[in-house]
Amino acid sequence: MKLGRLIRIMLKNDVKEILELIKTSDKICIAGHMAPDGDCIGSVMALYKFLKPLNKNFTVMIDGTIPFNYKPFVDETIMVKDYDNEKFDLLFVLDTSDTKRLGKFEDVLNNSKKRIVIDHHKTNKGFGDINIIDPEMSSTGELLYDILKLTGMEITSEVAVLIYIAVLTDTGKFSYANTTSRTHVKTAELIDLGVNVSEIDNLVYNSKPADVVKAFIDSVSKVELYYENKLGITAITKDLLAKNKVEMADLDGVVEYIREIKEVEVSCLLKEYDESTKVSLRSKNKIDVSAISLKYQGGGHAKAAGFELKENIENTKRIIIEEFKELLVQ
Ligand SMILES: [Mn+2]
Repeated sequence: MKLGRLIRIMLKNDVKEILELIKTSDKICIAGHMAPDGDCIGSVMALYKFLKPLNKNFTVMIDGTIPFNYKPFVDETIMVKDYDNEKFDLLFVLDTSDTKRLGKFEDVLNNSKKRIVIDHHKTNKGFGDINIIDPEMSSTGELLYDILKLTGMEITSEVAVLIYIAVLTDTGKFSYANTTSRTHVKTAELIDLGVNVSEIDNLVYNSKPADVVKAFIDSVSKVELYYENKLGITAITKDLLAKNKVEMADLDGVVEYIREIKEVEVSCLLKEYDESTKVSLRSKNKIDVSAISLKYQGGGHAKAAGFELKENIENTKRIIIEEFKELLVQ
């Protein structure tokens, strides 16, 4: 039997089991990762809207600010602000590579009778009762779409839009190496289900407040280049945010922009927090940045990964420069 077919049968069985679990559950929680991105928000909201007609008791948990551009797609009334040890019959955890990434909602894992993990991070070890993890998928949204199709239930245009956002953002507008012909086929189906491509592009990408663009330029303009421009590093400091009156969550795409420099092989963004620095890494070709991330208890993909250090910006920068020395100096 071909591997692809075997995976399909396994997925079919998982979906059957999931549908049974949904049937016998009343309180259902859908959770995503801290500092949510388009894939996380799109997937979580898509699953919520998809299951909503089943009239269960739904709760959504995402630790962190919803970036302004995703707000039109999020129903904040079903999102809880803090975890009060509420118990659930069933928990879905989407796009979340490890339990720590649930942030302040981590305890919900122990307070749920059954856990279903749906993800595409290769670093995900599977912490659920059912784990559907496929690193071949461009995005959790793409994987979720396969799952939703297998249920045989209706996928509305509203759900299609949310999945489209997940795929669109995690593939960098269908430009990263994770984009496959299957991704495009599924995207075509989503468009047929009612996605207005240019309308979504305007909402997701062309809707930034002027202050956000100014802060973005501020951060990009401070880029430092090392190792014959193969490593590009910049930062978003608390000062920069205060000066431009914006939030960290609103500044998306800085690290990808640094990667646009021709010689850059690895781009790095340092985000300054009160007691730590968060590191976002992007790679252009062969360097697997998830390996470095794992070394510091982070996670991610070969070309997009991140971790957090209890160090200030300057120390973190020094560590990064040292880490990539061997990989970038011939
Ligand atoms: Mn993702």
